[in-house]
This record gives sequence, C-alpha cells and structure tokens, in this order.
Amino acid sequence: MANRILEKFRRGEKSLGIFTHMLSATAIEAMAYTGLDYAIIDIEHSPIAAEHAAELVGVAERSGLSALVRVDAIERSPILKMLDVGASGLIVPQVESVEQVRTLVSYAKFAPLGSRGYCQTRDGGWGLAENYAGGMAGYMARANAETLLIPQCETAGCLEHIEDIVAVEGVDGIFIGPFDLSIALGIPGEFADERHIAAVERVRTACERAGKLCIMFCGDGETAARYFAQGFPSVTAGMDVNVLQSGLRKLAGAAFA
Ligand code: 3PY
Ligand code: MG
Repeated sequence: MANRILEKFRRGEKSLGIFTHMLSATAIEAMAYTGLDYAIIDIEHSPIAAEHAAELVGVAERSGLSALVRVDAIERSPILKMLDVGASGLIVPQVESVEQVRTLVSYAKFAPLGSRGYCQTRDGGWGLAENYAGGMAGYMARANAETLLIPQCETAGCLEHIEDIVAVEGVDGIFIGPFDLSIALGIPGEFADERHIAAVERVRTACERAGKLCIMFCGDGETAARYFAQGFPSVTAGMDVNVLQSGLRKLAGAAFA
C-alpha cells in the first residue's frame, strides 16, 4: 500500500494519526472508516510485542491505513523486524545524539545509505509484490525512499542537537514527544510554558528548513487543528484507549443524567 503520510507530505497536505494500545485488530479496522491516515502501533508504551505488532501492521495496511510502529529500543532487531513485516515507518523514542541517529540509519536503510540486512520478507511479498518490480536493487531503493525513519525529539540531548539530527541523510522526519520533552525541560506537563512552546517551535522550524516531516503529538482534535495551523504537516492525536474512554464516559454521563 502507498505510504499515506509520505504521499500527503509530498503533496503539501496534512496527515492525521493515532496511537493504538488496544491489542485489537478490530480497533484498527474501525479506525479506517474515520478519516485518519495512519495508526502508530506502540511497542514502547503498551504490552504489544513484535509478533502482535506484525499482525496489526497487516491489518492496518489491508484496511487502508498506513502503519507506523514505535519501537522500544535503538537496536538492530526491533528496527529490522518491523521494517521486514511491512511497516510504513518507524518512530524511535528517547534519541539523544547524532551518533545514535547514524546508528539508526545504518539499521533501517539499505546500502548505500545504511547497512540494513536483506531478506525476502512480507515487506516485499517475499519477492512477489509490486515493490519488487525493479528487482532487488529496485526494492532496496524504494524501501529507502518510501519507508520513514523518524526519531523522537523528547530529550534534552535531542533538542540541543536537533538541527544536526534532522540533517542526517536517512532521517525522514522528527516526532515530537511533548510529555517527555516537558520532563526534560523541567516543566512536566506545562505545555503552555514559553520554554516548551519555544522548544516545539524550534523542532518544527528545523524540520521545515531541512524539508523533512515533523509530527506533533497531542490529545484531541481541537489541539491537532491548532498544530496544523502552526504549520505541522502531521499530527498524532491521542490514543485509541482514551478515545474509547471519552466516548463511553459521555455515553454513561448522558444515560445517568
Ligand atoms: C511523549 O509525549 O513523550 C510521547 O512520547 C508521546 O507519545
Ligand atoms: Mg515519550
């Protein structure tokens, strides 16, 4: 399936996604009817592990949503596994330095950009999918261009070096983690604090200047609209569990009113 976030970014259009923590194929299938562009399968902050994530990537892509995976370590194995099962991109948390980002590129991108290990996998239909039309070299070039590698900016180190990090070839964009970033700034949860606002805008500007994607995280649609207006090309608005809770609270509130 086409990478909807990337296609929209290239066309100058905005994309909207959500994290999924629900360990549920049905939840992802339901999301596909709502106007969302992508789901992020969150291995970092949920009990979802690699095998389950592989299933959910397939469900999302078959349902018409692009599937990103947030991995839980800067290590070769989780990076490779999630790319090999066909994720449209990876979000990598807790990045601190340019060196770590170069290591990530080496795991996630094929030569000549990196040294991603090669095998025929689900990502290319085990050699039979349309992304193999140009043979092995064509597949590798296409994977490098179409699969997103997106470090998170949510540590003091990443913020300090953001302009250098976003300039690394093979980095396709940055995902801002406002919660951890606020902790790193010593102002937990204070998103209206001018230091937090300045940090977020610094990351957005660095991405814009580098011509790369910048994804902001927030908790609801109204805040997402404000970030779109600020110039973010993509916003991830909350988690499926929270949306379910708020819908059910509203329902219960109305029922017992
Ligand atoms: C953060 O806000 O720290 C995130 O990682 C968003 O999930
Ligand atoms: Mg975080």
